[in-house]
Amino acid sequence: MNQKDVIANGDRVLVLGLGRSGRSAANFCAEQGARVVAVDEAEGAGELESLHEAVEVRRGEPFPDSGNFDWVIPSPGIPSRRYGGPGPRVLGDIELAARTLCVPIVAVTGTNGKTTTVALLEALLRHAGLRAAVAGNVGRPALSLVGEPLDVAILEVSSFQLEITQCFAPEVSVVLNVAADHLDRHGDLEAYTAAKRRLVEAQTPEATCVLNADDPTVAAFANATRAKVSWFGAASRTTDAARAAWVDGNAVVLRLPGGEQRIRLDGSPLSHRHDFSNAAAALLALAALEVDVSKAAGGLKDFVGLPHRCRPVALRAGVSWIDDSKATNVAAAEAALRGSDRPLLWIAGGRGKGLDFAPLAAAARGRVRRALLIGESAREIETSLAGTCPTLRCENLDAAVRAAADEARPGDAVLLSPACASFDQFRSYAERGESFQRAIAALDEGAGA
Ligand code: UMA
Repeated sequence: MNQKDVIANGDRVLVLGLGRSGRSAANFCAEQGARVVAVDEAEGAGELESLHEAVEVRRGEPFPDSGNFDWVIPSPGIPSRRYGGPGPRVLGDIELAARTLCVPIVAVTGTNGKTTTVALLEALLRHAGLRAAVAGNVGRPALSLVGEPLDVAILEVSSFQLEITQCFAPEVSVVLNVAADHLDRHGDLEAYTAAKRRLVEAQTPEATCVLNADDPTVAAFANATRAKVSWFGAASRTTDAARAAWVDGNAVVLRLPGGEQRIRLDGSPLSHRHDFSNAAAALLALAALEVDVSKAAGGLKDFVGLPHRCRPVALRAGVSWIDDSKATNVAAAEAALRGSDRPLLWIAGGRGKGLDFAPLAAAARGRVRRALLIGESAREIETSLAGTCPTLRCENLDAAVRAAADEARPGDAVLLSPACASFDQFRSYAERGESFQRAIAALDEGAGA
């Protein structure tokens, strides 16, 4: 299906939501000559000055009957039950962009590591001399790539976006991992996994699908795709897969039809094991695009890591302070705990996402000297950690930082890795991470006063 089969001049289009995704979809459809009605239930939603003048805006109103429109374009944050579920006339902005862009698409999904992986792909592709840009769940809407001079489009795609795709078939897909997340939206792990699986289901036999051999849920996606599978992860080493990549010490070993090559990661800012694994997946995606991997890998040393993802942000009196505010689910916090080689004062808690906190106990055992718990889920996490490590419930993040500073000894690390969303106390994980860093700076001011 190409663009001509999608939005046509005169089509009646209903855009739901006037956030970043909705505004870009409304503008795109209006530019195609469609008659666009864009509705947002919030009174003051959206920055309307950026909207095409032909878009009819309705704010603070309930969603109208979608039966009166040729197409419905919901924003990712709107659950599908709000507009009658996925269907042939329901299109997401990701699919609309994919049907319009005329360059190969690499689409990355997974519960954790998506943003690091797409950023890595962009840096490496650019280092290899290709014009590449990232959009999608990262914050920049996918449709904003249309018209940009590009050789490769890189899309980060979430389960919310995948849930409604019909025939989204990227040239290269990457599935990093699947662990419980967003169950409040999807209902259960099965439905969340099914949404993620949609990334590979419509791919053609010419396409490539890069899958995590160490994650049984992801590995099973191989049975759901017609694409050629490249495997990453320790388990891929012992298979006869023609295209595989695994981490060996501080390097990724890449097995391609031409032979094996070793790509060193120690000159790059990637420091955690899960980032090494993301790099293995990214390198396989580059190989699938027939990019010169050795040349692209030169870009690893210039790669700037992303904020709030296991980032060391301060070193005070021999204590390392690590901001992993982006760990908004249990699996992400578990990976951060397991990846640490120092005794930890661990700050966790926030708004739970309906996830089971029990796996945190095994990851904390022997690593966490004390857990400092904040936010709505503090009590529930405390119950899950019973008998594993001492805990302290703190009034807020500032109090947790002060308590950690009091207890930390040289050689320890203080890790903010909440395992929860931030919305009970902050507007975003980024604001939470910044507050953490301000609270650390305030310790020094307090000491100097
Ligand atoms: N709205 C309604 N009714 C509803 C729900 C929302 O009218 O029932 C309206 C809101 O009032 C608001 C608009 O819809 O004005 C917001 O839509 P949205 O939540 O989809 O937000 P966008 O700004 O369009 O951002 C979306 C993605 N948001 C979500 O998936 C929740 C962004 O991912 C994405 O970057 C952006 O499109 C561009 O593609 C964010 C996200 O939180 C980062 N993603 C989740 C995650 O990473 O965990 C999946």
